[in-house]
Amino acid sequence: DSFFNSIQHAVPPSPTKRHTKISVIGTGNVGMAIAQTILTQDLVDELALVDAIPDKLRGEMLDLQHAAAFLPRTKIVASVDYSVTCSSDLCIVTAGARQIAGESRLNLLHRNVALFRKIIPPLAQYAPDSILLIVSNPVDVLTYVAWKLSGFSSNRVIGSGTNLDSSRFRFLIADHLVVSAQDVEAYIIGEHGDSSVALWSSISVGGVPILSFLESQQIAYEKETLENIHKEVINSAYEVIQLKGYTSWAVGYSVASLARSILRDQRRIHPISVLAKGFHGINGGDVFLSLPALLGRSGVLGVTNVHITEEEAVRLQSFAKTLLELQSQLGV
Ligand code: 6V0
Repeated sequence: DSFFNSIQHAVPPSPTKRHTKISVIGTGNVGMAIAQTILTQDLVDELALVDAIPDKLRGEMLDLQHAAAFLPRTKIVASVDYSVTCSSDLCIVTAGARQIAGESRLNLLHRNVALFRKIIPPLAQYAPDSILLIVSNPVDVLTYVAWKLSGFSSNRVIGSGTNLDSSRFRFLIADHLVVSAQDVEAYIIGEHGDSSVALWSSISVGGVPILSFLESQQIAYEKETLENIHKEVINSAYEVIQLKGYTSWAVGYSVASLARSILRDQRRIHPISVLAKGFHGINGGDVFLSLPALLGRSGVLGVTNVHITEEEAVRLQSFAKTLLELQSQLGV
């Protein structure tokens, strides 16, 4: 009475094969862009979605399930109940309150901390061995909040940080030189957003360091061009939001690439928000900000000893101080 005729000697699925699972919390524009990019990349056996609005959540789940004929087979589940995230390997948090017109960033932060109090403890309960990847803004502070509320070790709590800023940076340099962005290595570190730090000495194209190339060709150091590219990076989120209302595709690919490095143990280096205490003179307390980090199956494996100038270090330290002041007002 089975649909298939049985085949003699067929081997049942091995009980030891690991079932891999990602949960995405928040099925707004960003959460869904991440979810669909993950599906196209055949990363996991199961994808769980959680949101606070049941109808929207079910609608998004069905819409993704209806693409099954065109995608690698992935079980897609969704619920407002966190038990659906049970045994996840990776939990990606994109839930966030929207800024109300005229609302201060600090007030928005307080509302998001209240949200995280409802989100992080159940994740830590149902997926105690998972890695937490925070995307909601302000991402650096909220990664710290998630670390505190989860009780996880710091190698298992990361923020998407400047991974996206760096890919925007690489795109703009690539566009300037008419070359593939995949052949441009360049890092933006520190804050995800306005006070990010562009590491000029990190830029190389096809293995050629840009600054020393300009110098050896006796081309005037195009500091202004470089500064303008960084300004454009900072401005790009505002521009996209102004034009289409939100950002989604680039952050979707950016976060899916982090998910791949983790679940497939790629040991790739990504600029992401990590516990930065002890690096580059950041000594005042526990803060998360972006540094180039080695990512693998157990989370953050290390932070590269990237060369930064005195001026860049001072800017990192000053951002760390701002974060510490903010964090002291949160009561977590
Ligand atoms: P959105 O479209 O408003 O989606 C937010 C979602 O969160 C909605 O579906 C809500 O229903 C849901 N939500 C609210 N409360 C809860 C709760 N308690 N539990 C579960 N779900 C809840 O926003 P959008 O998707 O555009 O952005 C989400 C967050 O990502 C914001 O904080 C953005 O600022 C942030 N981004 C971070 C980026 C990064 O690089 N780190 C990039 C882009 C956006």
